[in-house]
Amino acid sequence: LAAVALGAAACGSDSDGGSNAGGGSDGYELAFVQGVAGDAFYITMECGIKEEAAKQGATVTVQGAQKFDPTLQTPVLQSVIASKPDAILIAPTDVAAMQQPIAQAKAQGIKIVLVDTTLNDPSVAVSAISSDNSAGGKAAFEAIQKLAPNGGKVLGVGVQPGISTTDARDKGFADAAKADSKFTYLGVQYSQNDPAKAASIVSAALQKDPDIVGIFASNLFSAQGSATGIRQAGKQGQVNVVGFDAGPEQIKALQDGTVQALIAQQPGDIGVQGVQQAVKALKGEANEANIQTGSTIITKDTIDSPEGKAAAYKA
Ligand code: T6T
Repeated sequence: LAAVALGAAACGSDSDGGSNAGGGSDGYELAFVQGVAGDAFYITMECGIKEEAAKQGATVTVQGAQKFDPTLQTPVLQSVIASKPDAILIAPTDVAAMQQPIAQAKAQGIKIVLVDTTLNDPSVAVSAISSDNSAGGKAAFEAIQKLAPNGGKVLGVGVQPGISTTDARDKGFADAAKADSKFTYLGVQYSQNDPAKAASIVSAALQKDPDIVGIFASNLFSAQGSATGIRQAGKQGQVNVVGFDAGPEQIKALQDGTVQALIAQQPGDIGVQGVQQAVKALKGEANEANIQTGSTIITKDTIDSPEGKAAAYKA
């Protein structure tokens, strides 16, 4: 998957101004470390971060590794630490492996805000902001229940173990599926955030179990790849696919009937609130340790509604 590490996000008219602008010499310097570069979710979050930073007179730099991988995110973080920002907003790519590198940033006096994903011990941060990922996984199963009321086999396509968000979504889905005796939960298979791998997981699963009624893909790239797998198997509209996130490719798959529902997060809001918490900490004001942001389920029926349009991510 091609990804551009430092490409400017196309945020729309009033949200572009925050990048290295408007801060003045005494504005706070913020750094955003994405989970991965080139992901519409983090690009949309970047838009929220820049919009709020501009309001607050702060500057922002944005960095992301080419893969969703703690061994690649660690050196990115280390170079950000060396540039001595006042605060770092980061989406850690692993609950355990990123603990120590982030603790090192804190030890330098840099304020940490966790955006999207979290750590085993989030106390290193002044605030952690994310969607209700467990409820999102449950909502995905409920969508499949409605689409396939007679039940049947359901499969999870995940990312990789150790990511707080997708682990919680996979578990929310699995617990709900196991609690309904009409359904057989086939387990979760991991795509390593690679759409091609997700596509081959789905192709192989449909060969083994052609009667699968539902697939839950727990993030953008696994959903994108799952849709490809469904197309390759010629099963559009026969298997109900619910994906997390609402990137441009996913919206297309919803429009053409390959995917039946998307759970859109609010990455822009996570970004806005992340900046607010960082600035509060820097001003010595009280922080909110945990903030939960909302989500919207989009289906073919709501895709063109104002709500559906607003929920789509910015590419
Ligand atoms: O689903 C989002 C994010 O919430 C997750 O932590 C990682 O994957 C995404 O960035 C989508 O690709």
